[in-house]
Amino acid sequence: MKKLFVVLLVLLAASLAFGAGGQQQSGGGVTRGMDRKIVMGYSQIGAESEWRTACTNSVKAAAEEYNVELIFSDAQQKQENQMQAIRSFIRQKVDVIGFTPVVETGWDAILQEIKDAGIPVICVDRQVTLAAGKKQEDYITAFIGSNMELEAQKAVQWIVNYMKTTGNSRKKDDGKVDINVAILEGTTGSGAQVGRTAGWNKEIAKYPNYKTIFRQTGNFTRAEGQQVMEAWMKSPQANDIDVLFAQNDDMAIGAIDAVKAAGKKPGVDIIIVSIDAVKGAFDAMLRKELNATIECNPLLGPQVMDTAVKILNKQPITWWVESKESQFDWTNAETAYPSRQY
Ligand code: GZL
Repeated sequence: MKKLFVVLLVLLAASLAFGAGGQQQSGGGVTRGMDRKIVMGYSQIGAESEWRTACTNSVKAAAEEYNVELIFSDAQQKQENQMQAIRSFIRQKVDVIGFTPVVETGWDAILQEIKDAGIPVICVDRQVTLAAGKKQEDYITAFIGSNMELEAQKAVQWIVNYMKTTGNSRKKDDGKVDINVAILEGTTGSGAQVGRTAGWNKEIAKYPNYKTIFRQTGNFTRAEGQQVMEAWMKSPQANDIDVLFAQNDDMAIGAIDAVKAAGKKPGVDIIIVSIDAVKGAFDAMLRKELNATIECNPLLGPQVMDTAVKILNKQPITWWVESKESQFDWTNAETAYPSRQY
């Protein structure tokens, strides 16, 4: 009897230590929805904007919440750093890889390496473009992120409506007068820049009196948005700019400082619209310096972890669940601000 009791005790201790999945538990119980603790390798772009920080915080908080062991890597905006991190995840035989591609192209080889290693990969926030004939779905297990084209189309519609009904300090849009636009683009070649540029170009083509007189990347950062706008404010066409469209709030906020330094009133002399809807944008809208921002949801962490669990449990998933997003301007910013989470 005593021997049987000792044997049972040893078996119980072993099952607790190694879990039903047979894998060494790395302490701290099991992942929500799993019979063991899973390991996720995550390659994040960097920390270029308020949006990116909010996205990182969401992924880390959700990993805690789900009890996922997260190996997190910040690539400082460099694709080669992302490649190194991902190869390290493969060597560590993680259960699942999450990554936000800094640019759309150049991922074919490493996605093949991940596929050969049999590791599912979740693309988060920005998409990839593979060589002709290759389908994303054959290499990326799931995509979690926004419809970037739609965000820019919403921005066009907001601008056209505002210029028709209110206008800036110099003109209204009567359908005939030229409306001159300056565009601050995001990181060249990134899914967000490619998508938002495509969405803008598709929608603005409906309004032939809208002329793009400046277009340059500000790399999604406040500093570069300010530098580029400063240069435009010193150019001969400075007084021709009616509207500034910035592909993220951080560049718009930097540009606003440049507009003010040039002695002009942002939000009045130059109508300014951007994308993300981060807290800094709400502050600028309450100061009546930013006219509107189109929401781009960075709080993707829970969806990432839930999708990872479903994939590892071989449950059905929808390859891309589009984020549902709103938009804010002087009519609703004050009311919405208190409940904003990023
Ligand atoms: C959009 C995301 C963009 C944000 C920027 O999904 O990739 O990158 O709009 C961020 O703020 O830097």
